[in-house]
Amino acid sequence: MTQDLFATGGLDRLDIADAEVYYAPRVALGAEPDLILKQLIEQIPWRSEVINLWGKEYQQPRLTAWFGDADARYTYSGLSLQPLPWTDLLSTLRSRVEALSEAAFNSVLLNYYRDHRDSMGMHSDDEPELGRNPVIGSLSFGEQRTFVLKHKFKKQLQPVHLELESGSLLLMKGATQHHWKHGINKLARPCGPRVNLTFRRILA
Ligand SMILES: O=C(O)CCC(=O)C(=O)O
Ligand SMILES: [Mn+2]
Repeated sequence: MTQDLFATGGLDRLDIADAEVYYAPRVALGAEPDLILKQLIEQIPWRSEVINLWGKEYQQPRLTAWFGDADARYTYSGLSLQPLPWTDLLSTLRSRVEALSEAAFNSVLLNYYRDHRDSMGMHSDDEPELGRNPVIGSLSFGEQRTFVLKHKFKKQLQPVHLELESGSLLLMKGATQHHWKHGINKLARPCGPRVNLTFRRILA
């Protein structure tokens, strides 16, 4: 699945058609992933959002938070989010992800999957404010959950399942969002908490 030929900054490029996806199972973040998980769960003012999809209201099946530069407003599933100011921990993590991915980010969406019942539906990160070919840097902490990728048009391509390890970095860039959807399924068996951070660049 990995091609060392295309490795950049300690990340391996995954062999996925019509996509530019890189993965490193463990990146240096200045602290152990378990400690970062604990700090994020305790320090972040987690919110349970109601979202509007095609005119119907749903409780999101996870908790979220949005941090970023003051001008990095974001509309997500019908929600317009005003970012909270960077904390020391989030700004340290941002610097690490920027160095590893050779990209600049002005915001981060945090997702807290409390247990096996929490999930994220299949979607593309293709909101207009992310620009045409967004770079998304995604850190995972805690329980290993499966990140599923499904091609939007080529039904003959098998879905790709990536086990996102605690302390890992996943990078999506190029045309990935045009061709693929991704999401996190619920699990049948109980599991521990997972926190995911997706760093993004919102264009003014
Ligand atoms: O939890 C994950 O790994 C996926 C998060 C995600 O796709 C998003 O925040 O847009
Ligand atoms: Mn996403």
